[in-house]
Amino acid sequence: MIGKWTRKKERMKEQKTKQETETVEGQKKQQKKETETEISVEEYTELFFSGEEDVQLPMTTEMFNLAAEYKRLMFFYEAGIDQIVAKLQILNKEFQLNNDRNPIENIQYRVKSIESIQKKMEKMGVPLTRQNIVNCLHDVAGVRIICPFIKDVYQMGKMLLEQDDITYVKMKDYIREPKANGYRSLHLIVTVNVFFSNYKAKVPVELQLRTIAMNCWASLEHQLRYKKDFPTSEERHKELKICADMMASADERMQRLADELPGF
Ligand code: 0O2
Repeated sequence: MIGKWTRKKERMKEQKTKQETETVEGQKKQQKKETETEISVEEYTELFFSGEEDVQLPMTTEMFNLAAEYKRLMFFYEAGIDQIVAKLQILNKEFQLNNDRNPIENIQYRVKSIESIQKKMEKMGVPLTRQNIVNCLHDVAGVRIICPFIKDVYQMGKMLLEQDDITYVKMKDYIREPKANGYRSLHLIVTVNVFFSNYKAKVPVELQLRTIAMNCWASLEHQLRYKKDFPTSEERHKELKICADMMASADERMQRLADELPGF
C-alpha cells in the first residue's frame, strides 16, 4: 500500500517538474523572440523621442570649446585633490602601522560638474565666467573623508591642518551644530600647495569629514531629496531628523565603547 502511494506521489512530482520546465522553456523562447526583433534607427527614435519636438542641437565647436575650457580649469582643481588624497593615504597607513586600525574608512572625491557649477552660480546671481568660478566657489574640488569614529573625524582634520603646505580658509562644524534637518559633517575649506611645471599654486579644496553613520544618513537623504516626487511634508522632515539623531546617538555610543579600550 505504502509503495503504491509513494509511486503515485513520485509520478505527480515528475509531472509537476515537467510542466515547470516547459513553462520556463516557453518563457525563454518568448524572450528570445522579443530580443530578435529588429528595429530601424527611425523606429528607435520614434520609440524613444515620441511626441517630442525636434530641436536644434548645440554647435559642436561651441561644445568642444566649453569642454576644453572646463577640462583645463578642472585640471588645476584635480591636482589639489590628488595632493590631499595622497596626504590622507599616508596618514591612514601610518596610523594603521602604529595603532593596528584605520582611522579612514573611505575617501571619495570629485570636481564639481559643469551643470552643478552653473546651477550654483545662477543661485548666487553671478555670470558663469572662469574668473567667477575661481573667485566665488570654494567647493569645485571636493574630498569626502569617511571615518569610523567621531574622534577620528577631528583627528584627521587636525592632522591635515598641521601640515605647512595646507592653509586654513574656513570651517563649518555641522557635528557640533547640526543643520535643522539633522545633517552632520565637519566641513573644512583649505588651500593646498601644488607644484606645476613653471609655478606653485594654492588650490582651494573643500573637505567633508564625517563618520560612517553620518555618511549613511547623508547618502540616503540625498537620494530621497533628489527624487522629484519626494513629498516635502513636515512629517517627512521630522522623520528624517529622527533618523539623523538615531545615527548620532549610535555614533556617541560607539565612541564611548572605543574610549573604554586603552590605546584605541
Ligand atoms: P554637491 O553635489 O555635494 O557638490 P558655501 O558657499 O560653500 O559656504 P554651501 O554650498 O551651502 O555654502 O555649503 P555647505 O552648507 O557647507 O554645504 C555644501 C555641501 O555639503 C553640499 O554640496 C553637500 O555635499 C553637503 N550638504 C550640505 N547640507 C546637506 C544636507 O542637508 N544633506 C546632504 N545630503 N548633504 C548636504 P552641494 O553644493 O549641495 O552639492
